[in-house]
Amino acid sequence: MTNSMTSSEVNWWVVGKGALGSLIAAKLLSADQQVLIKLRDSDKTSQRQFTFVDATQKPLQSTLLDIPVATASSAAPLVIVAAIKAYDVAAFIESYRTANWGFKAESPPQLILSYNGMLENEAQLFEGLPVRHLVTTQAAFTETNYVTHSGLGQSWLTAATDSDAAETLSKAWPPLQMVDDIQQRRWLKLAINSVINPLTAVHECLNGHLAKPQFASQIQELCTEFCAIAAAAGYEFDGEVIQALVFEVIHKTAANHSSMRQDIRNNRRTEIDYLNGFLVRMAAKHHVNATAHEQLWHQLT
Ligand code: KPL
Repeated sequence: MTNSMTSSEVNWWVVGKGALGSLIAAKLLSADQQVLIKLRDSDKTSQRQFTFVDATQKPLQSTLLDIPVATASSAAPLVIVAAIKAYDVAAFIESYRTANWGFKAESPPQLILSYNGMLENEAQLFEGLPVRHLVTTQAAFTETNYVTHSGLGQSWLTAATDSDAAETLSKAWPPLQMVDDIQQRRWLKLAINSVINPLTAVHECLNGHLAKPQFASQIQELCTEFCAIAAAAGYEFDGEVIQALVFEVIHKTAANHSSMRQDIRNNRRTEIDYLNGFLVRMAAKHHVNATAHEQLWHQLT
C-alpha cells in the first residue's frame, strides 16, 4: 500500500464464509470499505448473501448484506483477511505464495491471518511472508444464512510499520490493539479455546453454561496444566490469571455457540488437534502432565 492512500481506499478480500470472517466483512462494509469475499475455486457463487445480526446492540439490529465474490477478473486486493480453520492454513499459504489468486507475486497484498490454535510447523510455513496474526475474543456464530455477532471481545494484531489497514480495521471493529509480541496473545487465546471450545462441544452447550459450578474443578485443572505446558514452551502465565481470563470470556460470550460446537453441529472437522492436541504434543515433548487436555482431545477425536 502506498503512503498516499487514505484508509477509506483500502481494498479488502475476506477469505471464506466462516462466522469470524463474515463478522469482519460486515464491520468493514459498515465503515464504507470495499470488500470482496474470496471463496474456494470450486464455489461458483457470485454473491455472498447473509443477514448480519448485531446482538451486541440493544435493540438487536439486523442488516441484509450482499457481498460480491472475488473472481479471476477482480482487482487485486491490498489486504487479505483470512479468518480460517487451522487445518486450512497450509493450503491457504500455498495459494498466497504461488499468487494463483490473480495478484502479482512481486507486489503481494498484506496478509492478516486468524485461526484458532497452533501449528507445529509455523516457522517453516510462514518463512519470508509478512504474516500478521489477528487474535480475537469477539464471538460470532452462523446459522443458515444468518451471522450473529453474539458477544463483545477484543482483538490484537501484529504491529507493522505500514498501519493503514490496521487503523481502518480498528476503527471498523474496535477494540483492536497492535502488539509487538503477538505470540503471547496467541498463547492466551489458546488457553481460552482449549477450555471453552471442547467443553461446549462435549456438553453441547452455549459458552455461558460453563459458568455453572459443576465445571469449576475441570476448568481449574485445564488451566493449571495449560500454564505448566506454556511455561515449558517459554511463556509464563499465572494460573489464577488464566482462569480469570477464561471465565471473563465465558461471561462475555455467554450467548455464543463456540466454533467447535458449530463445527460438530455442521458435521465439519474440528480444530481439536490444533488446540488440546497441540498442548498434549507440547507436554509430551517437555515431559509435562497434560491428562485433562488429553482426555478432552480423545473425547473429541
Ligand atoms: O474463539 C472462540 C471460539 O468459539 O472459537 C470464543 C472466543 C471462545 C468464542 O466462542
